[in-house]
Amino acid sequence: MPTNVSIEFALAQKKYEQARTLQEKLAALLEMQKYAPSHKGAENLRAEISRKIKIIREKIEKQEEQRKKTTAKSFSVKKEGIGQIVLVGMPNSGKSALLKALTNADVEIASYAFTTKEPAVGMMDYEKAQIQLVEVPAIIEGSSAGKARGPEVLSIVRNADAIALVLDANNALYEFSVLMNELSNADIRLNESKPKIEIKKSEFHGISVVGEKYLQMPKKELEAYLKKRGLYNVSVILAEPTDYRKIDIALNKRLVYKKALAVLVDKFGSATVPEEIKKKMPALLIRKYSKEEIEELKKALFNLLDVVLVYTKKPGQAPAEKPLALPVGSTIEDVAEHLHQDFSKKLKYARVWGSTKFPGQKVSKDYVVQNHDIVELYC
Ligand SMILES: Nc1nc2c(ncn2[C@@H]2O[C@H](COP(=O)(O)OP(=O)(O)OP(=O)(O)O)[C@@H](O)[C@H]2O)c(=O)[nH]1
Ligand SMILES: [Mg+2]
Repeated sequence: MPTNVSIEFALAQKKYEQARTLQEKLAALLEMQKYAPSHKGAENLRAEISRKIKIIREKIEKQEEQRKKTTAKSFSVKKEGIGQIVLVGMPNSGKSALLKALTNADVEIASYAFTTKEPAVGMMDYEKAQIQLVEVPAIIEGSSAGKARGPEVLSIVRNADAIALVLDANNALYEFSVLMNELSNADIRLNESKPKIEIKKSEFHGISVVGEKYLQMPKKELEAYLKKRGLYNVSVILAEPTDYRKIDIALNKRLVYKKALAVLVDKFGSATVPEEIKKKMPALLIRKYSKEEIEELKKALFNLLDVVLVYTKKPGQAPAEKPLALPVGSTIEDVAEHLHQDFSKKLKYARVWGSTKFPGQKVSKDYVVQNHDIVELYC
């Protein structure tokens, strides 16, 4: 090494030597490149740094490709109906019994662990709409680290529209904490909202921050933090108070967020729902699978999907028997689009029964429909 290097260069070189990940190495090398001596005698040094940068960039690309390949190989269950809810639980918690009580699925219910070895699927009728329920093989401590076909099971969970945690009510808190921990390790978060933070690569040089007032650290520190991770040209857009924990969350592209509820299966009829669970998600206690319990359960499962059921009708005819399911917040125009694209182009107005002040009230295209509305479209 030439002796006449700057302090900055020496520091960058130290960072390079201590770097553990490829990203950290790249960041350090880029810094070394920036502070490398510019005189002729350091030509070899500069060439060496460039060569290393090239190699590391190639390695990072390969790593990225490999990651994509393994994600592509992930398992899933083909979705059907208006939404897919996955039943997740520890062995023997009562998942199959729940699936059987709510659907026509033919599954084995037995008192030994891992009775269900393959995903079991059933369709649940909810007000003539079909919701798909999928029981996955049980989760245990260590599933996220590869035990009990964990990766396969967790990749189905990752792909679900919503989650029902099925817990043995007499051991609910323990099972709840194991499941939450395993899902968290697999970057699946339940009933949490995604931070309103965006960090994206930018074509411009440097780090720009929109919404700087939300930063809970000096901008310079954030810049250093991002550069340490090899992020030199990025734009950061903030819409809520932001600390380092949230920056890490925003940088973790594998995180997925799911709505969830807990079903506590009370085999002896004396359990209650622990407060710790109630704080995190809606929780229902099942004792006998009575008609009332089943109705309540179906409604709670439907609510996880964040959709409204809308019944269309033609003038002078009865409403369609089967509802359309649309995301909460959908408009009359969305209803038309769902039926036929041509329809939405020609659409003039609609009449709505249900959420309007008067039955059959005329509404415009941007009217937001509510659950159970009956809609008549006019072109
Ligand atoms: N009393 C009572 N027993 C239940 C209930 N639900 C399940 N069980 C019993 O609990 C045991 C396990 O039930 P399963 O539904 O097979 O449990 P599972 O979660 O599907 O189990 P694995 O597929 O092995 O993970 C069986 O012996 C069931 O009879 C319930 O609501 N009440
Ligand atoms: Mg089972």
